[in-house]
Amino acid sequence: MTPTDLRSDTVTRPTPAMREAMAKAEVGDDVYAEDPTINRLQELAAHRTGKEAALLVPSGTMGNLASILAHCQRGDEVMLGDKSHTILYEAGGISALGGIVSRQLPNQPDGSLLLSDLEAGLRGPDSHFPPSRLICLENTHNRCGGAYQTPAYFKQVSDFAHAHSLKVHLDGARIFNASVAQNVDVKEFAQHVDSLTFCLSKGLAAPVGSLICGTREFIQRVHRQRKILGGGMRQAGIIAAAGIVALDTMIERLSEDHARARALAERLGKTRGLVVDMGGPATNMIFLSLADSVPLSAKEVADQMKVRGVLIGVVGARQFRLVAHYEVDDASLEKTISAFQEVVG
Ligand code: TLP
Repeated sequence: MTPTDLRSDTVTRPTPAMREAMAKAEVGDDVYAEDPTINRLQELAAHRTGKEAALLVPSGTMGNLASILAHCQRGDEVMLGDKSHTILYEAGGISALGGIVSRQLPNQPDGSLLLSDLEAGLRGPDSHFPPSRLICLENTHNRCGGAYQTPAYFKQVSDFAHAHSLKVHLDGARIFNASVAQNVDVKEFAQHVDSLTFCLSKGLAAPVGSLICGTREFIQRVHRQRKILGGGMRQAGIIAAAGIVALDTMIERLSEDHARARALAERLGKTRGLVVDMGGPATNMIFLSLADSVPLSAKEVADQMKVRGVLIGVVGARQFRLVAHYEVDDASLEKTISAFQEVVG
């Protein structure tokens, strides 16, 4: 029996249409920029986001790292959220490999950074300080429960940043979830940032790949960083082919994941032993905690759920993350609810 896997939307496997496109993909050596399928995906990504150019990288982590390295010199400072993926889950790459200083500001419940915190975080010209260079945003925001910020907020941050000669990078791993949830075009966010990365391999269900988008000049610099990081690929058109199917066919359906996450949260919220955190799902993620009455730890509960064919993410001693995605259907929701009722109800 295939388990219901709610650990992440990264677990999605390529669709039959993706596999077919991969099998038929025309390929070439991308280090010579001669892979026609990669070139087409990059043009499509630039077009979708309204940016001049785009570059395929193997992962969201490399997308953020290469972008930040292209924006900053060693010793420069980046302002970003204390719950950002870049700080929590990217192995400290910006400091380890880039010598970049992070100024971590408190993420608000919707994943935003307060303008007052950004203002207070700005460094002056005094040579005691690392120079402020960049602000990083994340939308949707993973550790803030999949919450989203609006284009109006992006404009405020962008106006502030540009008034102080700072650049703005967006970790838009799930920017299409933010776009679908608010019914606004992804360009509405992209126009306010200097660079963004988005992922093909999360809710869009492609097997591999993220795109970095920005000006042509920025993409040239990021291309060099990708090379330094060992991310220059060869006949990766087989990956890009799946990415094109993802962009063409998998975006609108994200609203189904959001609806299922809401439905699941509502039912689990009524299950004895569980508390839905952060006011419920804004997009495809549900964060849940164990009620004080439950004697088991999150890990023990996850183990017992696994025995019942349901995989859930443990993100704290008593907290879980559940993520709805393409492979989670209505029957998976029922199975999840029954399993939780057996284990903690
Ligand atoms: N997030 C993964 C884990 O690393 C936590 C997940 O399961 O959600 N930005 C954001 C906002 C992300 O959520 C992720 C992946 C990344 C970047 C990195 O993408 P990859 O895994 O492709 O390096």
